[in-house]
Amino acid sequence: MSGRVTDVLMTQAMRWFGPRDPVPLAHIRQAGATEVVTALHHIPNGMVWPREDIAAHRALIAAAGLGWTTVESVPVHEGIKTAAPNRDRLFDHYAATLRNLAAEGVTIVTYNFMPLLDWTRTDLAWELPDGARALRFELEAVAAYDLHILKRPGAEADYAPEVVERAARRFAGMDDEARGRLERTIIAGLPGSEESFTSAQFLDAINGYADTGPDQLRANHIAFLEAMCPVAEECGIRLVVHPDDPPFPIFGLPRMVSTEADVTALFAAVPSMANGLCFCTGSFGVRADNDLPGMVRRLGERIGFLHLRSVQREPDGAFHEAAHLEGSAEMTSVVAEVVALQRREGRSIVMRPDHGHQMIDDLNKLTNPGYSLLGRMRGLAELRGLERGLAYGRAN
Ligand code: CS2
Ligand code: MN
Repeated sequence: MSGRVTDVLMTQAMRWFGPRDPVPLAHIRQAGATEVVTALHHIPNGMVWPREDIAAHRALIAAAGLGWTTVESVPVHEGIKTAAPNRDRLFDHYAATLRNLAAEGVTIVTYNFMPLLDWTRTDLAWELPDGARALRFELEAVAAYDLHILKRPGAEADYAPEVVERAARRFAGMDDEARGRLERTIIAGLPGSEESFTSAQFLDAINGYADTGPDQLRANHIAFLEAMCPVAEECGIRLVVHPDDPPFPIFGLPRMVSTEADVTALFAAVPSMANGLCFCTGSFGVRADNDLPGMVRRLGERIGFLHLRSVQREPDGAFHEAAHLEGSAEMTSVVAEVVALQRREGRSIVMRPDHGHQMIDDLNKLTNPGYSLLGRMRGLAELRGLERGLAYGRAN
């Protein structure tokens, strides 16, 4: 292989959901990853991750010949997002977890600051023309659920009149089974979300945000960073925030990590370099006004972790997850910016193919939505080839 000895390439990782993940560590290694990105999913949100549990998790990973530098995620408790009375105790727990992770060799900790829900989709098995399956989001399906199943008071004001109309037609055309499936898809605790709800509990939880509008949510996020960044700095950890997915308010809940201006405001408020970004092209890329390559160029020094995937934007606020080099994200330009960033700073950034299509033999397997092996393996292979072509091709 030719290339410049000075070239630094991305560190290739895949997400692993722990011993219960249907994808074993050996397969992740065979896919060419050198690291996993993982979390202790058995620890309830808000509790301290014990050092022994972290060490045991690392031992499993090391035994498979893989490394672990990046946690995804240490979830931020709703009490922190809403500045509840027990917030200080939750801060203490989060800080203790950071110290324990650092003591066991972790350097990057991912989190998000989305109220209640992590990523939201309305179809987890949308069939593509080639027979593979993808995750898809339709605004009118969200509205159908919100207005006719959840029956959230005041919801109508959050949608354009034509969306309300389409949602009513959509709902009327669904049988009970389809309605139940939509409900489960939206609220049933997708991977990455540590809680799962019934619709009644979800409505209750939404009410818990009555006093937390957009400005308050940002203030609470800044308070979290002000409390955690000194601890992170001291123990050698970088916190990286994952953007909102999708990057706009949903179910009347605010979202404040959706655009370049949003993250720039966070960095200005808390300048510590421990305040970093998980640059997720799939999440930011839902909005046409997020200039992905430009964001890598301008925010590069803050980027501690890369999620590379592409969404195809569709009319009427819908999108689906495209193959990694297809769709609306200009992935070649994004990776070219990453190559330049790594060269400039002389560091390798951990990346993972964030989601993949369910395809080939995986179509007959039970999988975590978005996290079957073959689609991610294809994505990883394409991305690593693209990076080498860009990094070495130019040098020769
Ligand atoms: C992930 C998120 O699967 C995904 O879409 O990118 O679930 C991510 O892990 C969290 O939002 C980060 O806290
Ligand atoms: Mn992501």
